[in-house]
Amino acid sequence: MSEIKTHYRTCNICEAMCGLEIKYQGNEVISIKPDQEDPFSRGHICPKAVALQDFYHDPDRLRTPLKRTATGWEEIRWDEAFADITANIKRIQAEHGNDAVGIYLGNPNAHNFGNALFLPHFFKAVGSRNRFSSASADQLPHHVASNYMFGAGMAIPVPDIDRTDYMLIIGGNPVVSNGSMMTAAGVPGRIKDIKNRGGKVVVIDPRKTETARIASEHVFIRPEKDALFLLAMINTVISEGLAKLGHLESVVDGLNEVKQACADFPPESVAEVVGINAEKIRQLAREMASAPSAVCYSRMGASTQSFGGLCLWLTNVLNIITGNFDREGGAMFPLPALDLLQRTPKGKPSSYGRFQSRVRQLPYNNSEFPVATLAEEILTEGEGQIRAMFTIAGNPVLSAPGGDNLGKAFAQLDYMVSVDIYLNETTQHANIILPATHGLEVAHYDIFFNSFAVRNTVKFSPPLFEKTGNQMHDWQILKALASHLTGTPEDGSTPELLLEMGLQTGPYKDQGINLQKLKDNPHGIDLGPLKPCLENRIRTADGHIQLAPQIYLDDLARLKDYAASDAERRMEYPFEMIGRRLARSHNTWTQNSQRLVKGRNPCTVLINVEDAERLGITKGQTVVVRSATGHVEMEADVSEDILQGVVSIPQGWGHNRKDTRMTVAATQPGISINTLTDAGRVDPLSGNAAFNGTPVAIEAI
Ligand SMILES: Nc1nc2c(c(=O)[nH]1)N[C@H]1C(S)=C(S)[C@@H](COP(=O)(O)OP(=O)(O)OC[C@H]3O[C@@H](n4cnc5c(=O)[nH]c(N)nc54)[C@H](O)[C@@H]3O)O[C@H]1N2
Ligand SMILES: Nc1nc2c(c(=O)[nH]1)N[C@H]1C(S)=C(S)[C@@H](COP(=O)(O)OP(=O)(O)OC[C@H]3O[C@@H](n4cnc5c(=O)[nH]c(N)nc54)[C@H](O)[C@@H]3O)O[C@H]1N2
Ligand code: SF4
Ligand SMILES: [Mo]
Repeated sequence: MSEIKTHYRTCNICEAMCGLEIKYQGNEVISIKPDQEDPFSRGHICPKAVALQDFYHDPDRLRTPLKRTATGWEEIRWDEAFADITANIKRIQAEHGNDAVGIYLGNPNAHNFGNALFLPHFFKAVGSRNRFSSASADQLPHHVASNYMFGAGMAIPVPDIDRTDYMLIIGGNPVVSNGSMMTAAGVPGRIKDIKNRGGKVVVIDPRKTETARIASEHVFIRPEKDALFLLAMINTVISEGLAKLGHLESVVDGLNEVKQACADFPPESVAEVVGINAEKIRQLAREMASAPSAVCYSRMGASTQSFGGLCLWLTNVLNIITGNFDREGGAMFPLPALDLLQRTPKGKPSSYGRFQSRVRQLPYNNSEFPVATLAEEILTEGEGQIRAMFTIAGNPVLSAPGGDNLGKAFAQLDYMVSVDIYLNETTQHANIILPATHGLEVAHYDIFFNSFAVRNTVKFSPPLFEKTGNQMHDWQILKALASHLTGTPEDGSTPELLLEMGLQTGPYKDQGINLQKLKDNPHGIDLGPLKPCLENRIRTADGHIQLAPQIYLDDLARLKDYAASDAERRMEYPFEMIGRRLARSHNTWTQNSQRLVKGRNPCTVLINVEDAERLGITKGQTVVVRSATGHVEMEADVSEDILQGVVSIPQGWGHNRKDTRMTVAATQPGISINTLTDAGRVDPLSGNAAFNGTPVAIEAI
């Protein structure tokens, strides 16, 4: 028997960047525990990290390239796979143009630095404008707001959670999600610390969430009414003379336009629709404006809705006009060791809004089109139709709005390639599946999440294991695809070489931060708390913050119409559906770990006690949930923790479909929430999917 060794690395499942201490023997994981010496995560992990070993040892994980044939999946060699792909993609592009090939990127691309660094080569080789990703089912409104207000989509302000005195959380449940667009491992501890130092945490959510439970106060809000709530907050701050720009006085343009825009939204005018009384809104606004430091943090509840664009703009406005922007305890910009913003010149025209999608004229943002339009771009015949797809580390059949329809669209493509670790609901439609290595088999560095982190730290994790199957690393696959498609030989670049270049030209080069130093410090290196650094982050031509970009002002009329038509909207579908994240699953792909899925069915529809009583629904009963696009049968759970008129269903489930190869997941009863969501519902400013507030009806059977 070989000896038991210890390996330190950062968990790559979610955004929290937790440090792990992994004991292993040969190729076997013995234990996965928190790394107490990681300066960022300070001894925090969640149950999903322990399951990393399950995915690593999972017999269902793909180990060799697969080709779909008339008689089933055939194992093929890599050179055969690349030859097949090259011939078919070239054939389709020769006949129908480059844009006939679409690309969809899923969430794990952001958790794998090799993908982040080598995707641009692959994009260039495919040469198609038709790119899509899970970002438009998630955080696109954050990037759009940053683009229009600060001049760069990646200039994302994050809450200085460790020093704030007042935190207003709108539509985020970081106690379960572990923080998002706010990398902050161990959120429960950080929230308790706010309270312990005499501060206050308020959660605005249609459900009394796990975060609401440990907060100082929870306020119920009706789904998709947050933009109205935020306008009323801003109206109060301004009309009560509480607005202060502080050190930003000379760099903020547009305060007068904001004053005019919010004049139509006093708390009394929105209270009924929002579901929060006017005096409460005024009180929250006064509290936030008068706290020594404060921050408003909006997340999925605010971004994946019909007014996601307005919500994320107004969140920034609220932080700025209460004097809490780029300031300790407020909303601040991280300064990561590999800095994605560094090379973006001020005033550079961005890709935002440059094109519109073919079928529905949705905006192109962040160099891609919204995933909500992908199915119709495949299904709608005519010039510009998508006829082939690459999916890379994504499962949009379960994750995209109206996912079932996307499955139908994939099934009728001329050709499809998937780069993945499983044969699942999406990859089953591919002609060729290319198997990538597992997270423990690749080096790790958080390019994106250090850019959203609540403290500046830096860490590199070498691979733990050599790969055991006939897989390639994602970055190697991307490089090989690019080389085959363009007919040019591969260069010698590797993720580590590019990382080293980034570090050696980054903001901490003078402190000697380079790859060797990171390798010598396996727990990571602390670079200190966030510092005011606006000048260094703003990318507008004149270095000013645009408080009132025209696209947002123009969208206010739609919001007013929406508020006015509230009652009639609820006739056919009396309930508004929202999602739910579970502590023991991550999106659609971790449900093959027995350790994570054991126990009772977590995929239930949560309904308010009084609604349930009225409809004769009891806990544990099977009910039908129906929307304009589909229906599902599922188990009901009855609770006081959800607002009347709202139901909540977990996202990421629905694995019991035939022809997939995730044997544990396939035994789970969960349904896909995206059978019910409607790809037609989007935030028109960003094109982001509007999951929240999907109108549904519910009945007992
Ligand atoms: N209704 C509703 N829908 C939602 C959401 C919601 O809240 N409600 N949430 C949305 C959000 S925030 C997101 S981010 C999206 C996620 O949407 P997706 O990214 O489409 O879904 P994932 O489940 O993350 O899919 C990850 C895929 O990558 C594969 N994979 C895992 N690790 C690796 C790897 O290292 N390499 C490769 N090549 N493949 C790998 C998995 O097998 C899986 O197929 O879902 C969105 N959809
Ligand atoms: N355990 C676990 N952790 C995860 C994930 C996971 O699947 N499982 N996924 C990861 C990913 S990809 C992401 S993007 C993050 C997301 O991180 P979060 O945004 O923190 O996660 P959600 O649970 O989606 O939180 C959304 C909250 O908004 C509320 N909500 C819904 N509609 C509305 C509304 O209209 N208004 C308001 N005010 N609130 C509303 C919901 O009740 C919910 O509490 O989580 C990440 N972390
Ligand atoms: S919170 Fe996220 S990063 Fe931390 S251990 Fe869990 S899955 Fe990994
Ligand atoms: Mo996400």
